[in-house]
Amino acid sequence: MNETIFTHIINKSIPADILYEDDEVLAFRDINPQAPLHFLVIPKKPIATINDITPADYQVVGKLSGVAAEIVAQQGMAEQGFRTVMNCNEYGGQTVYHIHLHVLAGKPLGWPPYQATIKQG
Ligand code: DGP
Repeated sequence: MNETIFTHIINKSIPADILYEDDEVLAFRDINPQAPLHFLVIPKKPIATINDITPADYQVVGKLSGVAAEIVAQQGMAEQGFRTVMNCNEYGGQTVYHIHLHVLAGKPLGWPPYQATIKQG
């Protein structure tokens, strides 16, 4: 099994500020917020990266976006706009290998993303 820190958040063995939960999906505030509202939406199924998504996962992966939009709307930040991001592997900046949709809202967000320096080779 692909166990990560998010496994412990799902199991409630470590605490998190949970915004939404059902049988398939959990949403909780990011521990290192990059915007006034920054939370993560994850499937309870431990899928390591976007590369590991199979057709059987398409329903729950789509649900992550729907739950994200519902929470932003509840927080009154939908009309101004927001961003969702799912990082993948080293170049994408992924650090926790259980897929998660970042949701950032409450301030104007720059684009394109900053240039990170990653050691190659
Ligand atoms: P990424 O770099 O895309 O893999 O993002 C991982 C995010 O997970 C990062 O923004 C910080 C967040 N995170 C890591 N550990 C914890 C934790 O224990 N609790 C919470 N709430 N967030 C965490």
